[in-house]
Amino acid sequence: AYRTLDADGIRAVLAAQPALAARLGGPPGAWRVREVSDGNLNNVFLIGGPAGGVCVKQSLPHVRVDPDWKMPLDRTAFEAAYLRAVRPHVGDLTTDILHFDPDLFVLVVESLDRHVVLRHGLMQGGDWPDAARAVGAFVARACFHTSPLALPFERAFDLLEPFARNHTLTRITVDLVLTDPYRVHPRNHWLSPELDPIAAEIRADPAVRRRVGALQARFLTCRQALLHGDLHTGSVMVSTGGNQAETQAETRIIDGEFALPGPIGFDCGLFVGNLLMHLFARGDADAETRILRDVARFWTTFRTDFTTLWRDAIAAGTAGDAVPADLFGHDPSLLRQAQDDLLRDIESDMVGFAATEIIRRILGYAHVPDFDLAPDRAHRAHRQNAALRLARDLLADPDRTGTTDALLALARRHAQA
Ligand code: SR1
Ligand code: MG
Repeated sequence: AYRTLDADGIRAVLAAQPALAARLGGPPGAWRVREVSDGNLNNVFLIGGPAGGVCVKQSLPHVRVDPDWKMPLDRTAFEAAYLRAVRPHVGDLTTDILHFDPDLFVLVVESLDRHVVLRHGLMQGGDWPDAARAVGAFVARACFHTSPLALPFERAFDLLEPFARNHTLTRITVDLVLTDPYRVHPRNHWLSPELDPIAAEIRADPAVRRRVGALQARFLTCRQALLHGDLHTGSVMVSTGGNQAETQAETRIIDGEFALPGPIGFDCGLFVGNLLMHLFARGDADAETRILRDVARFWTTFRTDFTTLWRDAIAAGTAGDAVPADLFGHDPSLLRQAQDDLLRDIESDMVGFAATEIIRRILGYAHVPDFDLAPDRAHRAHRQNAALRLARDLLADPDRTGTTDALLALARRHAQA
């Protein structure tokens, strides 16, 4: 039966699993249990024993940060299923799943105690030059291998179908990310009245509304692959390992509870949107250089890895039904055109979803802490205003802004305004 676990409850659950108890070592009484809950939804604990550590995540029957907002428990089951689906393809770019308890909705994964959350690391002034590349590689592999580009459509549909039932968290995304910020709603809130004009402008602009409508439709009707679904900089862990610039620094993508079938550009856009918010939150030339470098690295890596996986699958005769080898495989220039067409759609989706992510994280329910870096309220409002203007421009003119190059140029201009 479900109950919310405290430290002793967690020790008992772990002690009942011989493999986990052996991993921790020593008697359960010697295990240190530390709560590290940071996200909006779940309880998270790190448990350390004489031999090693594990991480325990438990769903609550409500939103963690709002006990009045009741919620079913199944989100850790979706996260476990997501890990099982993508881990064979992404390896150590995510965590190993060690145990899932379907009654307690407890998920046990490797402990990442040498790592920090990328968002927090960036806020402390760290630089992980390879992290954006790693996230690009992760999205390329996780999405390619769960799509009908890599699989016969029957297998792809069977794989995706259970995630189409991730109704609770998909509803959160539909409402909080793609709808609320464009209407007057009690869940919306923002820092100060200085943002009232831009908030009203975004709500009223017909070009913005048209583009957001198109993105909502993409999100719900374009089931290209299995998405992570919440790929912000808080869902990425980077190793500290002493020297942050070491080439061996590890990047792990965590928190796949929002997994759903959807357009690949959604995962890309959430990551890029959160990188861009960090740039605006800092507002200095050094951050501009590093963050725009990371956006470019993310996209270049994603694009290169995705097209390589696709081309290699065709060459090996293992490609799925969405790339009929007879149609493209024997004509390299046709294949290149087909790849360019799909990648253009993903890139344009990425830019659009990055913009909606910026808007919802400043005007919607769930904000990001990056803007707390500003020295005072006036600076914070100024920087948020600039980020919102970028997002508005990206949404209002998708034909001119739907590429990474255009996004980088526009972000530079708005950041310097
Ligand atoms: C009520 S949940 C709010 C947000 O937190 C999660 O991390 C997702 O980003 C969601 O939109
Ligand atoms: Mg999360």
